[in-house]
Amino acid sequence: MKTIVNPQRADWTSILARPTQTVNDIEDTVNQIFDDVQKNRDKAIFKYTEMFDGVILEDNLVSESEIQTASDAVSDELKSAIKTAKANIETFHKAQKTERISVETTNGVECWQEKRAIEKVGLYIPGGTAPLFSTVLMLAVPATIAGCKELVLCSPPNKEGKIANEILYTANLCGVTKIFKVGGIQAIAGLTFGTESIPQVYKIFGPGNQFVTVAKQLATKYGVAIDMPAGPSELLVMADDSANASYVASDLLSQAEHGTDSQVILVSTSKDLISEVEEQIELQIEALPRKAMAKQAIENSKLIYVEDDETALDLINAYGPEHFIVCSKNEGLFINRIVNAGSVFIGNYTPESAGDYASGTNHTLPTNGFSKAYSGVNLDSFNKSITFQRISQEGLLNLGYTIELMAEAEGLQAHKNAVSIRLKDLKS
Ligand code: HSO
Ligand code: ZN
Repeated sequence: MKTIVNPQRADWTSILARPTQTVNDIEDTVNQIFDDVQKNRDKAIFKYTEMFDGVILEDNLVSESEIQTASDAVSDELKSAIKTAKANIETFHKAQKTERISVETTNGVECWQEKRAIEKVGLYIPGGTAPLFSTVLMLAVPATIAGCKELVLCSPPNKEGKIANEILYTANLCGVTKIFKVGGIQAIAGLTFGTESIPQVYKIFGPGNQFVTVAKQLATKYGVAIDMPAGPSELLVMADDSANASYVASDLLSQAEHGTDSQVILVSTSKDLISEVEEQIELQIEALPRKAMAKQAIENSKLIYVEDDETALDLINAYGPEHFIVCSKNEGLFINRIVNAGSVFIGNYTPESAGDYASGTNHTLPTNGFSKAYSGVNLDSFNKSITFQRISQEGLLNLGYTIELMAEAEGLQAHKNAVSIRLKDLKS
């Protein structure tokens, strides 16, 4: 771990830089697989599943009986925990529903806005070392509340041709309409173009490795929307001497265990706290089953001492963390003036794990500094806003001249005529 004391503002960018990802060499592979899937559809999908996941599948749609068997294998205790989390996520996301907005902007000119759900969405759930079934909740719950009609989930099969039981159970519980055993670039290509088995969707959600991230970006070139550009998970903790060092260490480790490329940063106005956290990390990390992974992430992590809270706040806003934990006597300052963060966790008893699983907020959040411009997944991620207007005769008499003048000034005579032709009738 690297401790940095009072870094100069000019050095913040380099100190806070995320590890650069080598996208160029991935792009060629992604382009190639997209072309192949577009042309050869399921044949290409099965070929890449064999190549990358090492399994030959006869069918990639998960059957009812597979879902049943998987659900039977999940313990009642875990099922009930998943249901508790689901209920909280539902409550929080249902509360995000907004009413139709309607205004008469000028007498006789009525404008309104209504939300409509995106009809078909793709939900990508990575496989790998930990099956993150909690992500199924974070995507399928808001999609269902928004009213999406088709929820297509893709997740890579393991060598036995299976998706984790917990993922299948949760997907079924949350109303996912179809589950496919397909992962990586080929899954995103399948959702982008549609194949004999996989339906084409309008928007793709969910985390993934670099290949999936680049594939999602390519999907947008074919007119498919994506939730956000994803990157490795991040956590920044701001803690002063009112924080509990062992809690802070546990939070940093909780993100570090996601992967070797996870980013964890501690910003503090207390040198004592920094050294206590360092000690605690060394102690706690030894007991972790994923310690090899966590160790590498921790090695790249930074402990930053700053003189005062104002400097800390500026530095945090400059970084724009995905997750921001604040344990400070001065928490109000951070809560009120944080501008760039995906999700904020406040106080000694609010671990990030709460939001990762069960408090109700969404854990699909902008990484890599995208919190400066993107929101995390929320109910509106599954909605579109449509505007409507109706103008009465009186309304056109009131507004017509304004439109005519502007059209004329833009040199668009046909635009002007569309108003003039009506005004002529109304005035005669
Ligand atoms: N912290 C992860 C989400 C997650 N954690 C899932 C545990 N399971 C990315 O925000
Ligand atoms: Zn996590």
